[in-house]
Amino acid sequence: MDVLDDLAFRGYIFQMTDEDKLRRRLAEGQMTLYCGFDPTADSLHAGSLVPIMGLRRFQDAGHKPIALVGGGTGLIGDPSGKAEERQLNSLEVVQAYTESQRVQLEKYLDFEAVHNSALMVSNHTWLSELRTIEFLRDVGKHFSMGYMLGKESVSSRLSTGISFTEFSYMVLQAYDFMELNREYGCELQVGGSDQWGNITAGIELCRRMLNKTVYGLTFPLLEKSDGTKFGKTETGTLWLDPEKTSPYQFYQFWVNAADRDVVKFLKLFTFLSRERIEALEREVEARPEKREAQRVLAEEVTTFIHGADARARAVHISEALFYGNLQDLNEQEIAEGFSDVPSYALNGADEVGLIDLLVDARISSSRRQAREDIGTGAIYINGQRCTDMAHILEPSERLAGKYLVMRRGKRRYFLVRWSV
Ligand code: 383
Repeated sequence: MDVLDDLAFRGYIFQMTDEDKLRRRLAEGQMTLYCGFDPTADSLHAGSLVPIMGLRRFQDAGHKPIALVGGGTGLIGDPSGKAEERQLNSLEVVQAYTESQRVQLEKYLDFEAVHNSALMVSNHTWLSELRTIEFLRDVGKHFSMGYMLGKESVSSRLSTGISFTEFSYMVLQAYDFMELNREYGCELQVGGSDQWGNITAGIELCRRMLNKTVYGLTFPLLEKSDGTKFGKTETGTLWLDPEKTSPYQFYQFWVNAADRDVVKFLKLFTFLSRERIEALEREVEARPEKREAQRVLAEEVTTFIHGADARARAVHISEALFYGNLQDLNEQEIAEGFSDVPSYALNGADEVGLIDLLVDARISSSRRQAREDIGTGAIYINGQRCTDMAHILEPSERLAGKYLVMRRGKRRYFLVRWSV
């Protein structure tokens, strides 16, 4: 299938410049395209998934993707979509973030492909070489104040304030497009819809300075069906770094997708065929309680981002939790499965009474509450309900020799860890 038709089916297209011309150009043969990522944190997050997978889809269709890390622009700060001036990060911080994002991006594109291997660049390479006077004369002359003030990223900030630093950002991103066109023949820039202004500025600069026709395409910014922001979990951002969001938490995010979102997510976040997605869509309608589509979604995205081993672990942890078979989990899986629940460390004491533990670990608010919790059957030890007030926790109950998974009520988990 034609790459633009496939992207349209998957909900990847928000806006593009000259669709007919772009379509014809894509059909003529391999095209080089790029997307930029500014290193504003030590990890990419769920919001970067559509752009990353977008690049990958173009690559799978035979085109050549460039992932640009904004080692230079990250020192300035893109005002697009931001209500306030950004805090500047130090050079060292931006360098460290640039490195970690580079390592992440490397996993998602094919750098070994024979005809269309991916490229990774940092715009620090050329932006840090620019000389102010030359830049203002050669590049600045092509940007009128009216044009720049007309951009949403600037106009929306005029009343609240924008520094010359952030105001200039679009010119740097425009310069990148020109640089990538000169250096690698890059003809298309993609990005989220917040990037439209910067992308079109680059197209304009390529036309004026190089007399070249280049293209832009933006992806929609995602919203969930309940109107809440996409990519947030109870504990915050859904990061791609497994140290910040464990593969199990990552898997859970997708498994919990609403029926109204799951088909949209299958299209956007998996490489499954149209037929397979349509079959899963029928499943959602016929047997929503099975949550088959959610399971497939979670497995596919987790495998793409974290690999098959991490996916297998996430599935195993989820099943053990669902069926209450916590004994099946090994040490790593327990730590991963309960990384985001309150934990309590116990030293020395080989045996401890249940009531003491409930109070000390702040699972119950008082001894009276602890007795009530046990009495009403609200307390679970390693998935098994315990109604014995006098229960003494013994070493043999510990999972992987050092953990107790405590639960109060339906879903409040606590991890008790013995340090030896
Ligand atoms: C820098 C230099 C370029 C081209 C692009 C850039 C980065 C761009 C930007 N992008 C966002 C970011 O880095 O700020 N100015 O946080 C986000 N992107 C992508 C996508 C998105 C955008 O990384 O919409 C979400 O992820 O474009 O907000 O020459």
